[in-house]
Amino acid sequence: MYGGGNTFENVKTDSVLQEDPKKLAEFEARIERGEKIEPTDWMPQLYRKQLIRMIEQHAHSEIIGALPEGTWITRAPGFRRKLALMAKVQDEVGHAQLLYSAAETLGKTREQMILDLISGKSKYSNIFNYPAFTWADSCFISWLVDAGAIVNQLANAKGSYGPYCRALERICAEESFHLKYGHHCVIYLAAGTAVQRQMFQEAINRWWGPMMHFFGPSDKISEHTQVLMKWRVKMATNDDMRNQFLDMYVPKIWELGFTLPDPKLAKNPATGRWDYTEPDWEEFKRVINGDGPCNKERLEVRRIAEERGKWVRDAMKTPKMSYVSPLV
Ligand code: BYC
Repeated sequence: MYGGGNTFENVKTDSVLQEDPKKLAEFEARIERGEKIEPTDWMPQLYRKQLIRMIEQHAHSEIIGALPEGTWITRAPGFRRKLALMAKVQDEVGHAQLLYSAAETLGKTREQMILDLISGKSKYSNIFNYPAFTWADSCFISWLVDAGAIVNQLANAKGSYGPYCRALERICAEESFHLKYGHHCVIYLAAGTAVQRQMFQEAINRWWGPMMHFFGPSDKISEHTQVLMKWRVKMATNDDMRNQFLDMYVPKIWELGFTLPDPKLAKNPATGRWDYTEPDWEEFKRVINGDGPCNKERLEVRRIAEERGKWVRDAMKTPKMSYVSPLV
C-alpha cells in the first residue's frame, strides 16, 4: 500500500457496506448494462472518492507533464519542431483543464485540487519527476510516454463515468497527433548520425525504468484496481496495460535498432505475455511520495505559477477591477 490510505477491504467495510443496498444494486446494474453515470446521478461515496482521486491525479500529471518537455521548446532543433512542441505542450495543459472540469463535477473545487498538488498532498505521474537532459529525452516523452498514456486512456474512455470518458475521448484524439510528432522526431534521430542514435539510446536507458512504473504497481500489490475495475472506472489492470504497451512498442523500438536495458525482456510464447525484470517498486514509492530527482523543482514551478497568476484570477472574480498592476 502506497498512499497511507485504507485497504480495499477496510474501505468496503467502512463505506460501501453503509450505502443503501437497493441504490447500490441499481447503480451496479446500470454499470453492468454499460450505462454512463452522470454527475447528478446517485453514486456510492467510494466511487465518488476514487474518481476524484484518479481524475485529479491525471489532471495534475498533465500540467506537471508539460514541464520537462516545455523546457525544450526554445531549444528544439529548428523552427518547425519548436512550433510543434509548443502546440503539444499547450495541448497537455488543455487536457489538464478538461480533467479538472471533470473532477469538479464530483464536488472538489479546482482551487482545492491545485492547493493539494502544491502542498504535495496529491500525487501525479511518477515519470515527470525525472529530468529531460537532452533533446532525445523530450523525444522519448513525446513518443513513448504519450504512447503509454494512449494505451491507458483509450481503455478507460470506455469506462463508467460520463464526464471522465468524454474528456478522455477528446484527449486521445489530440494525443494521437503527439504520438505521430514524437515518432517523427525519433525516426529522425534513428536515421541520423551515430551521435544522434547514441543520444536516443541513452534516453531509452534513462527512461525505461520510469516508463515501466508509469502503468502503476504490479497487480499483486495494486491497491485500487479491484474496486476501480468492479465499477468500470479502470477497464484494464496495471499489468495488462503495461503488457499491451510492450506488445505495441517494443517491436517498434527494436526495429529501429535500439536496445532496451532489461536482459529479461522477451515475449513468452507459452503465456503470450512479456517477461521482464520486476521494476524497482521501492524507487517508484520514493518518487511518487515526493523524493524523486525533480519533485521539488516541479512543485516549485507550479507554486510560482499559482502565485503569479493570482492577480488574474482575482480580477476575473471581481469585474470592477479592470486595471490592476500585476506587480503589486
Ligand atoms: N505515478 O492502486 P494503484 C501524460 C499510485 S499524463 C504516480 O495501482 P490506481 C502526459 C496511485 O495513485 C497522463 N502515482 O492505483 C502529459 C496510488 O496512490 P494513492 C498520465 C501512481 O489508481 C504531458 C498507489 O500508487 N496518466 O501522459 O488503481 C506530457 C497505488 O496504485 C502511479 C494518468 O494519469 C504513477 N504512475 O492505478 C506527456 C492515467 N501509479 O492515490 C504525457 C490515469 C500508481 O492511493 N490514472 N500510483 O495515494 C490511472 O489510470 C491510474 O491511476 C493508474 C494507477 C493506472 C496510474
